[in-house]
Amino acid sequence: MDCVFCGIIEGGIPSNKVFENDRVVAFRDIQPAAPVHILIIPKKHIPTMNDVTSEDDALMAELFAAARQIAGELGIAESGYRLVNNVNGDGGQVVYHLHLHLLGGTKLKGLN
Ligand code: IU
Repeated sequence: MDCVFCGIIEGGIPSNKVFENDRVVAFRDIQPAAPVHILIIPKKHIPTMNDVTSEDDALMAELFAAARQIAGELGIAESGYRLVNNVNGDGGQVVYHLHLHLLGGTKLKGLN
């Protein structure tokens, strides 16, 4: 499988990790769009949100739990942050391994 995020999980591709457990990894985005820009990913290779099933319910909850924990640790929980999941072409997805973008550390512009 030719997946850059699987390479990061396996360690063959270097990354700046901020969180890891048996099921979830989080690391700094190489092209940050905000002062804090973390990608939170499941170790299980799931291409997009469209591929998530009810079997992944606990895993999805873990992604959000990791986001809450990381936001707290990085000091942006109170000031605020944004969680983004891009899906397929119109959503702007580039890497086809499910990921949440955790963005913060500044006043983010509105979506519209
Ligand atoms: P997207 O939601 O698939 O568009 O986001 C992919 C993100 O992955 C994007 O912000 C890239 O900067 C980021 N990224 C990375 O952090 N490390 C990599 O090796 C690659 C992409 I390729």
